[in-house]
Amino acid sequence: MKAVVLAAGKGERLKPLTDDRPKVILKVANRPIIEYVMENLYPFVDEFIIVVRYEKEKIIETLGDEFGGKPVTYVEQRPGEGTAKAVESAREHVGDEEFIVANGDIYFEVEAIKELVSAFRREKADAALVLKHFEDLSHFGKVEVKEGRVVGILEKPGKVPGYANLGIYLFRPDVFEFIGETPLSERGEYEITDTINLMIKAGKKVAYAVYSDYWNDIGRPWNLLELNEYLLKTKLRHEIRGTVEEGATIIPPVEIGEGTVVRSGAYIIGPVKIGRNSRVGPNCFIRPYTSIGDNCHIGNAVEVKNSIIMDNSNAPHLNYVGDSIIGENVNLGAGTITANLRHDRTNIKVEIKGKLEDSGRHKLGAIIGHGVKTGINVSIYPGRKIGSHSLIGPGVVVDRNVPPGTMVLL
Ligand code: TTP
Repeated sequence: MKAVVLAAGKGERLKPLTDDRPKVILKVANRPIIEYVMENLYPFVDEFIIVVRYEKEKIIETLGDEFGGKPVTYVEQRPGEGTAKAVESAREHVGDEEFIVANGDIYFEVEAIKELVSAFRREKADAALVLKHFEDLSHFGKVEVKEGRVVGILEKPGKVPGYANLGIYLFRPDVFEFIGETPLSERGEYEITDTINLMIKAGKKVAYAVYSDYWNDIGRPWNLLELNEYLLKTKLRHEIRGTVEEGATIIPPVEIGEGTVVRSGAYIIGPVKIGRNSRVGPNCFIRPYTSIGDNCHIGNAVEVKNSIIMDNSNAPHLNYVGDSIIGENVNLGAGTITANLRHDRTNIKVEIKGKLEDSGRHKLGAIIGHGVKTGINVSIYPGRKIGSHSLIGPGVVVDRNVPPGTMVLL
């Protein structure tokens, strides 16, 4: 059986982290998101077909042509938007067998696929999907089920409890006939959920599996912090492959990659993951749920907490990075500080596609795009985004979002 992984989306809601790259290659706990999807599909499939479009070369460069010894093929999404178009693009590659489809930007455990395959086979179904029960479906489509079958998918049901569609499916090749008939949705996309509704109307048997373990749909920046916390809490093993100088304190579990040096006076409370060839300390404080990538520098008098710092980035002197996401190749000037809490203790709101959204978090720091440089003594308000490749001059207070490629001076 083959797996089709959908990775052609633009990831608009995840800007500035997707300013110059697709979201599926963003690293959480130092690994590209799409690799977690592929790892959990791995036991059930013999080939991966990745549907790409936006910044496709970066996905190809990241994954290469095999994953754990199984071939990886890339297909470009055909013109048109939406998940149905994305699935259709794999038509010539899936052959005449059933195949699994998964969004490339979600996190699930392997049980989801195990249950999906067994529901499909047990019910001798034409298609199957994975569902999860939520008390509030305002962000999801509601999947109606009856007597062991899916009987319809309703978009925008409002604040009601019920089953949500997790973005993991099993189809037979006859799905392509229904994709061809799928109309454009209200939001101007060809949606695979509309295709499934057409299949149900035509009398096809759509089975489902109910999944109750951890799942994350990585749409907005704070979803990356949630996933990072989950992965470090549940998967991290204490393993020191680098060098730890005498006088550094390490409270497990902490993973430190090859070539990384932790210098005297560093105080690290796990769970923390640090990649390869990074320099940490002397005299810094790294608190739980922090991931630091490869070739990073966390220097003297720096505190990092509950944050993601991607590869080749530096917080070298007198920085505080709390509940923040720092892209690749970022340099924070001495004294650059992220604020992560409002005085009125209300939830931090973040502008997503031009609208303010409640992150649901009391604590959320900065979201800093790739290649950003800040000068000395820059202060960044909670939930503010700095576009990739921007330069923030010394002493600037970043109280609003900064578009990509902008120079901001006092
Ligand atoms: P979405 O998260 O709905 O879309 P997106 O990734 O473009 O993000 P945003 O809405 O923030 O712009 O996509 C769900 C999955 O489907 C995701 O894995 C990307 C994939 N996808 C495609 O492959 N092609 C498409 O045309 C669309 C819309 C999504």
